[in-house]
Amino acid sequence: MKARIRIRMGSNYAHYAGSLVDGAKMLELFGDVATELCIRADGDEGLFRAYDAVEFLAPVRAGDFIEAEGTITRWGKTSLGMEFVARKVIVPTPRRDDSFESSADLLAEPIVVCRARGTCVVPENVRRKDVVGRPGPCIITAAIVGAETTRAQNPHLPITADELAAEAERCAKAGASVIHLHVRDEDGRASQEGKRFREAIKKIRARTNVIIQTSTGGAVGMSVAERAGPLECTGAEAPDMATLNVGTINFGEDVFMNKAADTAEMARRIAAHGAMPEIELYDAGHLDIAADLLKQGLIKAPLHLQFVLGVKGALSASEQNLEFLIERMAAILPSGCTWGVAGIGRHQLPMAELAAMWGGNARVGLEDNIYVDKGVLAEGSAPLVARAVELCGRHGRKVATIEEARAMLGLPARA
Ligand code: KMH
Ligand code: ZN
Repeated sequence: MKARIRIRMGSNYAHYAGSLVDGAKMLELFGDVATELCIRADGDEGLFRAYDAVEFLAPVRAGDFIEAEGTITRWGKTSLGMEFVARKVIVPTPRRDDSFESSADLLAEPIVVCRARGTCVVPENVRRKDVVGRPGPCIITAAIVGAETTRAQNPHLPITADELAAEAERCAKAGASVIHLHVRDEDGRASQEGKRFREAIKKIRARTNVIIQTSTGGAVGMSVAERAGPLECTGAEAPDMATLNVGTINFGEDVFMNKAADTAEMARRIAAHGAMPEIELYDAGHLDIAADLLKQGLIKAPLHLQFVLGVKGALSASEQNLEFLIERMAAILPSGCTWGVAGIGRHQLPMAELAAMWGGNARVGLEDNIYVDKGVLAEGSAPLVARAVELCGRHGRKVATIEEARAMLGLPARA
């Protein structure tokens, strides 16, 4: 959660020689930003308890425009950990010639003038129960195999139904509530065959009641009919969820095709099956496609979205891009939609950390990333789930149990 204000430093704020504004003014701005964050989170102005760190990094002068931004980075029971940054975005640039004394410039690259960390408190007795600013538990999805990762890249990749089931159980024990499932044939190649999914789901369900989300993305080059294979699984082997890929992207040297008619057809097949769709988005325009699918009645609100960021050829995995997507989601989709993020490669854990801080859900696992640390292969997806759990803890975010995730996603409980 973020809040931001932008304000001009009037000449009345200049306190020191050279029209310098004193640093306390930055803290006053952070105080207002913190107040907005408390109001957003708990419906109360709250109290600023302490600054842990304050750094003044560049001078602020009368006439500068300062943008102050704050983010909630830790969700305590009554305390809220926050980080602040103030940037100079416009500076006066008077010329010697009197006729230009009012000239000013927008800075192409804003200058950071102050950073701080602090803690605010909203006492229990004034917290408003009708304000839903605090995020619920984080749903961690483990994408345990995918279609592209190979054993040559990571020898811990599960391939057979037994291996997939054992890995699903390990991930669930580590804190995952959803398994994003692909299957492979006996040569380890991507497959969308219904019978292979049935076997894997049966074996997973014998070990854990984790939510099973089957892929309908499959591998590049597969037809809609082929990709819909897992939707042949019904009864005790029916998947709880199925992915719905809504837009075409470059995918490394390939193209991952999702033509409008094919997406509509897959949406119909998922609805007929009864699985809950998770909308997979790889680029900003995919949000508009999701809005259009809603309008056509092909999918129903509230949507559960997965931003897959960092695929080569689609939107990169950056803080700025994720922030934009969340804001755009709130602007064009009905309220109540939930989001998760899957960062590709080295972006996986940083994106999971942003999800933990910003109230989203996180996807990790060997489908998207094979390393647990730089140059260190992950021994399966469970260690990556464990890292995501750690990141949630660091930011005071509870991890959803399987039962909580089922309730949050509107899925029926399973014994
Ligand atoms: N294998 C990718 C081309 C999904 O599972 O829905 C597509 C994919 C998406 O993995
Ligand atoms: Zn997938």
